[in-house]
Amino acid sequence: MFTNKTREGRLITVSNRLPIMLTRADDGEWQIEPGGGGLITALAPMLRDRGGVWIGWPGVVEEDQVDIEPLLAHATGDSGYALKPVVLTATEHDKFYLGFSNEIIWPLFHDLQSRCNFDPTYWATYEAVNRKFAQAVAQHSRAGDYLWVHDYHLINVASELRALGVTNEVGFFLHIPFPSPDIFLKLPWRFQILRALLDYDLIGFQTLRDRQNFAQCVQALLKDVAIQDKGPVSLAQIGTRVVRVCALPIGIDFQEFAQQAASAAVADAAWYIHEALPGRTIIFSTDRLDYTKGIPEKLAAFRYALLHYPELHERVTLVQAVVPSRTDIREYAELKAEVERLVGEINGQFTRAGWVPIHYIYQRLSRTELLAYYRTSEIALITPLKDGMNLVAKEYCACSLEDGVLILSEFAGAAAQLQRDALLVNPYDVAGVAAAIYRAWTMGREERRARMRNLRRAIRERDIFWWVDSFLHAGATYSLNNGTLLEKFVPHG
Ligand code: GDG
Repeated sequence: MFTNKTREGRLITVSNRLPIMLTRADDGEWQIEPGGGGLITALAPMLRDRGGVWIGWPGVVEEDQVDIEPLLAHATGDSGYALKPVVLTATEHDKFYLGFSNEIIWPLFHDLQSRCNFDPTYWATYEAVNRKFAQAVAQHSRAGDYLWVHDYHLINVASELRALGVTNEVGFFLHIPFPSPDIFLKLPWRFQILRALLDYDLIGFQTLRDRQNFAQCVQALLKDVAIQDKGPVSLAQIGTRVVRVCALPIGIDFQEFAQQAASAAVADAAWYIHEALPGRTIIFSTDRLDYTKGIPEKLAAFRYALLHYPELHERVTLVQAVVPSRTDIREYAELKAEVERLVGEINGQFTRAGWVPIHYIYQRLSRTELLAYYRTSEIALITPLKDGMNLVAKEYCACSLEDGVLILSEFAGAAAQLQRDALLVNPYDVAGVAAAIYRAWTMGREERRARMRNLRRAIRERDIFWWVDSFLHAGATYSLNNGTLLEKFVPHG
């Protein structure tokens, strides 16, 4: 008999990284700052009300010899929940995080199998580190707690918990896409990964397509699992167990973004940005330095636009911010060099007195600066080759107080929700993206306003709080009675 207990008990959140930033001060002392980000914002009230624990890697390895527990206790203070670290060795970090997670799962699940390094030594460390996480969960949870595991680093945690005898209900959310069978089948550990996912009670994906891809992979590979499509959820039945599988697009804290964007500090920063670029239309983009984000392809499209639509000369400026990420990996260093070469080439080709077509920023913008760019940029150009969701697209709309135009890759998860009112593009189609830039630049005020109103409504209605609530209540009740499925789905949202 399967029952839903998600409304009771504490919430135990498990993610690869704890929601903190650990920095070393000039005097060599370690300091902790609370991390930002949508997930902690949404979960903090829930963790406070129900009580709870967040378990994850704190960002230092065993060899750093940091006494992390007192720092974490200090950071959470009287927040009502605790942060518990899973400390990894440098080798574990290399093979589990840089290796299996980021050289195998990340590229494969983003359809870039040619970038995968299927090093057979990674898997054992992935298993071992997932076991370590599960041991920490077992240690810090008790009967009745709801366990919520996040993302592709931790797929094996439920299996490891079951092996430890933990019977709590466990949910999993995959923040990145789930690939179609023709891609997934290339994974040497395809059976283990699918079985591990099916050890959860609830699996959440960003989009319907991800959920369908998962279902097709299960159907292709696991003959003892029956999948039924039940509208908002699929049900995977394995013997007497039922696993709920749903698609819930992650949202943002819309109100917070909209309010902050309207603040005086952001208004001032926005004024300053435009003042420095008089008479220009700003096309804005910020991406983590990652090959999935399609930065070189975007620059190629911008170059094509400048070549084919000369009216844009001296009238538009592309502001491309790149947030440093995974800089210790060779491929990422190469990507940075490629982006900088392209920016240099394009600026070299088109710059005129008083006009530099691309403003390239290789740093993490402060939140005020980021919101100022969102608020004041007439166009956002967000063209990942593949993305689980892409929160930048949603944040831009929440902050766009001046009827901006969103150009969005059809391969971002966000496209499923925003397709009607964004200008959807295929990021590989350089001419198509250039045409979208031109169309956005020439779009009339009424159309911009109507589109942005709809975009903002869609994002506001399904914000981060809706997402957390929906996940925690997903599936309400499904039970098996003598092998017959008794269903009762309580819709949410
Ligand atoms: C993964 C999935 C999925 C960006 N530039 C700056 C800055 N940012 C912040 C944004 C946004 C976040 O970084 C990026 O989030 P994304 O969703 O766009 O991308 P990933 O980091 O790849 O996230 C993704 C997400 O998980 C959630 O499920 O949407 O598909 O890949 O929040 O605000 N923040 C600051 N300065 C910047 O310059 N301060």
